[in-house]
Amino acid sequence: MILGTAGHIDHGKTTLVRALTGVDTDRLPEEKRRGITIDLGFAPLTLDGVGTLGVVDVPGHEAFVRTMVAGATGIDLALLVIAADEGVMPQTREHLAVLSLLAVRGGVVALTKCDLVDEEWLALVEDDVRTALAGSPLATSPILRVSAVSGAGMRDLRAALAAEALRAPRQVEDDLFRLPVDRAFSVRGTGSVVTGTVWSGTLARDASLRLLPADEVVRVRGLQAHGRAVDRVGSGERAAIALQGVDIERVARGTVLVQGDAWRPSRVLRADVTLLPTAPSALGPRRRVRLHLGTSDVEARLVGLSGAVEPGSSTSARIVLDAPIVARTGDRFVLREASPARTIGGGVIIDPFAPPRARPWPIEARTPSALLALLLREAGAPGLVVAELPVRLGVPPARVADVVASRATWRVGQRLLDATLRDALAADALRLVEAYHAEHPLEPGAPQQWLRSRLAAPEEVASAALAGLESNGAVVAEQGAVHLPGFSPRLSADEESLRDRLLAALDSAGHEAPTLDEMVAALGASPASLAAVARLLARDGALVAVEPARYYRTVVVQELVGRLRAGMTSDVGYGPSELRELLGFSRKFLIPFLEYCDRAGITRRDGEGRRRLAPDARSIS
Ligand SMILES: Nc1nc2c(ncn2[C@@H]2O[C@H](COP(=O)(O)OP(=O)(O)OP(=O)(O)O)[C@@H](O)[C@H]2O)c(=O)[nH]1
Ligand SMILES: [Mg+2]
Repeated sequence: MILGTAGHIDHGKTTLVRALTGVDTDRLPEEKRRGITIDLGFAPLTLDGVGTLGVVDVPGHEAFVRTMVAGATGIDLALLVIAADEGVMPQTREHLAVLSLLAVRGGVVALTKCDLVDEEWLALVEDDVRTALAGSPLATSPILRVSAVSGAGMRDLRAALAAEALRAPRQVEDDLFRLPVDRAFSVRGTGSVVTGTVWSGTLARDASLRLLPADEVVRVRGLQAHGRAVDRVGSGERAAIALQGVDIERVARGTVLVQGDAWRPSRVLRADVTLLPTAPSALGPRRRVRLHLGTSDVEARLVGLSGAVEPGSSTSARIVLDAPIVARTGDRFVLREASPARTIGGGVIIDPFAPPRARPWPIEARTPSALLALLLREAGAPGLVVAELPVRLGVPPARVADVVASRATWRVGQRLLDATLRDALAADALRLVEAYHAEHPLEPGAPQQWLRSRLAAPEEVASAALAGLESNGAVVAEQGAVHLPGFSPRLSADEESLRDRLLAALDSAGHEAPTLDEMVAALGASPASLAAVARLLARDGALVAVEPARYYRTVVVQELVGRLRAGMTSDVGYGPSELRELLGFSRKFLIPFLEYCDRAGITRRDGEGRRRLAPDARSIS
């Protein structure tokens, strides 16, 4: 578990952490010189009956609230420190607001420097503190009177912290590993080291990690938790990770370490946003704010569901970021304004991978199942990427199946679609096949490739829709064409007579058949219907297309092939003139016929002419 301090500048946070842990977390020379905390400090705290907690000590200076937010993110418990001599001050309130916005579950309030005030004053301050806590996660937390100087109340403070830690233990579920980096530095002999609080999942030594948003793959060389070498670190632990294959100069606070392919950087988010009552004015789409999520903070613009967000109100919004961050559904964030620097609100992520012009979703049920329904509807035919669902739904991978089962969905490969799309695509496909039959009555059916390209879905999804229709028996797919069951090409009376004339013409042409174009006039037909009839006859086996628009009677081809096979000795290459004699062709017809034979596997052409191939299973049609 992680305990984070909070409180106004100079109220004694660092001193109290040192009294509790023995560690002086103000380690920078500038911190020593100025007597204030500037960067986050870390120390392990061992409590009886609880074990070791990680303590994150934050600065109280108003200029460093940004750092405080990075430190407060991912903490389980807060230690709000209020100096008894000063009482509630501006950053006491601001830090308290941050803890609320981040939905920190609870904690303890230390009324410190009690050695400086009398009892009467203490009672007054305590009243004030209780009022300030109202409505915050610390509203019912114990208030402990302590002095780090005299040591008064320290034992009770430890007991209160232990009780709080035991009251709300962190739920450790098997989940995706994520660690927002809060420090990155290099250590002589060890190399690149990053530290942070493990938000979820576990990490083992030698694991491979992705560094986001840059998306680089790095290896874990060594792991420490609370300053000791360990084999693995888990959710709610402070970890120091030695990394291999990383240029530490390029890793800064805000980088996130993750494992697995569920994660990707986000530029547009959907979120439920709350503006604090103390926010100076409504937040419109043109106002720039700073969004703090995890240890990163980026410039952002926000579009509320119905325009500007009023102070003290909540709404659903689209947030567009200037730079990518790593977000997951359910993540809490804080919104701040740059000048004057102040915390104005915050919220919770609803959709980390929103499309660029995403419309905010009205706040209704925010259950994973309700979110899935919204996501499926928006995703349409490309669907959702299954691997990303734990991040998009904000649930551990093991719970995704249950959420998916709560909706009518359709799984195609790695995509998840709304089940209604399967029916819609099937209906579209049926309509297309019917229309194709009407337009091409002599064709066996709609070409599969054409059909897939006409369906408004990725090829993989279109194929699945067609396969579904086929397995229902709603269509039949044969030789690359899709037709309705029972459909077969049928000739009209005109076409039947055209067929007879065509066959007669080809019979008399023998093996020097004219092309279809050459026959159009003589047969008195349109080129399209002549071609359709010829294709039908070829499919039925009565004709063979020796060239794209030149058909022979099948018996003629068989006779010619017979002559070739009989006249050619195997293993001898024949030149065109020898073959011309064999077949009795003129040159104009010879070459196209030989090329047909090559295609049909009857002959093969090489440097020494054509060779006969052994007759095999291949037919000549
Ligand atoms: N008398 C008295 N002085 C205290 C006590 N605790 C802290 N101080 C003094 O208060 C001053 C500020 O203490 P810090 O612990 O640095 O305060 P902080 O809250 O960490 O300050 P920032 O991190 O800069 O916000 C120091 O001079 C401490 O010695 C206390 O219990 N009694
Ligand atoms: Mg300090």
